[in-house]
Amino acid sequence: MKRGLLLALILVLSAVALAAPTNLALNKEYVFNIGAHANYPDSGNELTDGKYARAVGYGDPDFFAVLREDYRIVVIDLEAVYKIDKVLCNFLNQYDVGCYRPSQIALSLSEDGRRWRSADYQEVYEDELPKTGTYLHRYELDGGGMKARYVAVKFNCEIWVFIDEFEVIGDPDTKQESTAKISVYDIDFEDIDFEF
Ligand SMILES: [Ca+2]
Repeated sequence: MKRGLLLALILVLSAVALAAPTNLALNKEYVFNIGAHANYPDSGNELTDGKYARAVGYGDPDFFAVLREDYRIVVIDLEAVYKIDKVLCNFLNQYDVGCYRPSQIALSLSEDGRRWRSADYQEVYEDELPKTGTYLHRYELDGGGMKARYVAVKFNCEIWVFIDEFEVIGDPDTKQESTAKISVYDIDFEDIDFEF
């Protein structure tokens, strides 16, 4: 192959690689309205550390858990604005120990941490899922290509909810610097628009 042609091919392949959907949330900071339970703690950035539970069962240390109190909200700070394609949320179902994926989950997005837009809402009915066994359930929430720096997910908690990782999928080439001054720790959860 001629050198020029090879170089052109490498450039094309590099462009394809750069445009590939990426987990924009990897190693980013986040805040929950109510933190993990002391028995199954979030030992530090577990939601976005890129580590997934290997064993399907609540004993895997890559799971952390929240318990009851109706619902949780988590806000992830992407540190810059991107077009958001989807948000993936992994939950464990282990029926024999009272561990269920949420039946309601909602996504809301914001560029500045103050004005929010509801992006998606999903509800799973009990009869749509197996009643027995242990398995992972992944919600795939649609970001609709909306621009956001702050990504908020709300989900209900029947009893235990075990989580190993959330991912925010988008094209890193859509990155824009953020002018927002608000820290993720200063987000007012009451300001966020959700479908439930
Ligand atoms: Ca993790």
